Amino acid sequence: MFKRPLITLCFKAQRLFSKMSAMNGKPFTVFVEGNIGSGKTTFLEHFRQFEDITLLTEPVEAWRNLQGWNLLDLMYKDPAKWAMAFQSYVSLTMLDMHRRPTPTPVKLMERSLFSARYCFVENMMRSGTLHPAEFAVLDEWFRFIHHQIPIEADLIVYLKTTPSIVHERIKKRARSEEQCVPLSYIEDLHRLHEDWLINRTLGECPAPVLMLDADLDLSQITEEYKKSEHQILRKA
Ligand code: DCM
Ligand code: MG
Repeated sequence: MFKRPLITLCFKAQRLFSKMSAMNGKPFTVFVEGNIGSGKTTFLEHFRQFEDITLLTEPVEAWRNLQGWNLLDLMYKDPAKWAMAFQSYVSLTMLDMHRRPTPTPVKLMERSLFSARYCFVENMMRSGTLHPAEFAVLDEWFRFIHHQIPIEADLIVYLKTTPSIVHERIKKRARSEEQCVPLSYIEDLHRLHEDWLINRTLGECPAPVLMLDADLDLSQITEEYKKSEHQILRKA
């Protein structure tokens, strides 16, 4: 009576074991990067249909509730005062995601310590939101973590968007903290993503980049997402 499920389970375990050992126990790690509102979470959701993938969404809920404090809200309401505290907590929570044990051969992560440093912290430094001394502390933390702890990626999926399009999406999704975000902030972040991932004039790009057109609306975006399945699931 229990024979078939047990056999199925054994086959699954065997397949998983052979996939894991083929990569020396390390999962194939993908960072999903892109501007605010570029559809990173939706992209991760697309991969929920496949087995043997660990999906790690950005820990936004932790940023909204740190021992009762909404750091994301404090940061947007008074960036000069809160950007430093916010970005240092982002670093801690992202480091936790990078280090989380992954029991599957593929790991998909929404953003990374790299985009926190090269896009968000960089932008806050350039705009003067972060004092140069605050920036120096965050930069030293990033360098220390990067050199002491291996943070590896095999692929970066870059969801490329047009700033005006994502700005409209942000207004529509109405995450209360983000309603004050001006188009110019999105444009600055866009340029930094481009310089980091495409022009390669900023920081270090830790893996090959697969760029997808994330301007497309929901009815067409699934087809675009499918273009990455081959590389992520590494089908023969
Ligand atoms: N965010 C930030 N700094 C980071 C990472 C994220 O300020 N290092 C902000 C941008 C968004 C929110 O957190 O307001 C995450 O949303 P999304 O996933 O849509 O980009
Ligand atoms: Mg998201």
